[in-house]
Amino acid sequence: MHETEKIWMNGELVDWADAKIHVASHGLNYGSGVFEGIRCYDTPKGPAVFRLTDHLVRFENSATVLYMDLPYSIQEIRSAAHDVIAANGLASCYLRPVAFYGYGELGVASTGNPVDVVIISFPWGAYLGEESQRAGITTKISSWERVGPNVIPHVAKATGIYLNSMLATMEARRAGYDEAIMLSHDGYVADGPGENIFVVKDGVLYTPPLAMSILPGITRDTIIQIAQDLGYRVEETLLIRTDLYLADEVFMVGTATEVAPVRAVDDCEIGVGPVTRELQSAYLDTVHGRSERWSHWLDVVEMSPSTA
Ligand code: PPE
Repeated sequence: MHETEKIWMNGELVDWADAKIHVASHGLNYGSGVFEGIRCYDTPKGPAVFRLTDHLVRFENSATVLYMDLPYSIQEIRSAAHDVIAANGLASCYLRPVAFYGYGELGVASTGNPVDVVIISFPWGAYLGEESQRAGITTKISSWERVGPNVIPHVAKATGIYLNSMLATMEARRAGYDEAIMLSHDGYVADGPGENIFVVKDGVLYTPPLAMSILPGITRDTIIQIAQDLGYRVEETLLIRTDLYLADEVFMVGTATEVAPVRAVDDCEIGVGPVTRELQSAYLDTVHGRSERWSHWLDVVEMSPSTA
C-alpha cells in the first residue's frame, strides 16, 4: 500500500511506522472492531471528503450494535479526519477510520478493554482495477452466503464480518472472475464483498432492500438519489439470481469501487449499458466537485499553509 506520513491514533498524529498495537489486542484476536471506507477527492474547491458525516454516523451506529462506546464524538472524528488529510498534504485519498477493542483482557467478552480509534489516510486507486469502470467486471454468484441479521448484524461495518467478504472474493478470483455476488441464506441477492448492487430492467432501477443482509451503503443511497433526480424510478425489492441473468444492465457501487458496470454474471453476458454510464458519470461529476447539483455532499478540507 501507499504509505503516508501520519496516522491519527487515539487523539494524536503519529508517524506511519509507529502506529502499532499489541498482539494480544482483543480486536486482532476476535475481529471486534468497526470501520469505515471514505474517499476524499481533489475538487475545484480543494480536497473534499464525500459524505463524511454520513459515514461517521454509520461508524457510530456500527459501534452501537457491537456494544461499543466510541470515545470520540462524530464532530471530533470529523475534525481528526480533516487533520490527518492536511498533515499528509493529500489532495485525494481513501480514509480508513477503525475503532476496535484494544489491549487489556483476552476472552470473548469485550469488557476490560479500551476502545482504540485510528484514521489511516492513503492514496488508493481503482478498487477493481483500472479497466473496471470503463469495460465492466465479471462476477460470480458466491457459494458463500452473506452473513444474516441474526448471525452478525450486517448493518454494522464490523471488521469480523469481512471474513465473509474475504472468502467470497478469494473464491471468485481463484475461479477467474473479478468479483463475487453474495446471496442471503434464503437465496435472495444481497451485495458484493465490498459493493451494493443494482439491476436495470426496462428503464427501472432495482436494488435489494436494506433488510436483505446488506450494508446500508452510502454510495447506494447516493445513486438512488441521483437516479431519482434524473427521473428514474428506483425500487428497493427482493431479487433472485435470474433477475441478474435476465437484466438489461447490472452495476455495483461502493466508496472504493465507485460505479462499476457488471458485464457478466456467472457465464451470462450482460454487457455495459447507457443507464449505468449515465449514473456513473453523474456520480463521478458529483464526487469530483464538477456538479453543483449535489455539491452539499462534499466536505471541503482546509489545508494548513504548510501543506496546501
Ligand atoms: N457492501 C459491503 C459489504 C461493503 O463493504 C461496502 C463498502 C459496500 C456495500 C458499499 O458501501 P459504501 O462504501 O458505503 O457505499 N466497502 C468498503 C471497503 C472495501 C474494502 O475492501 O475494504 C469501501 O468501498 O470503502
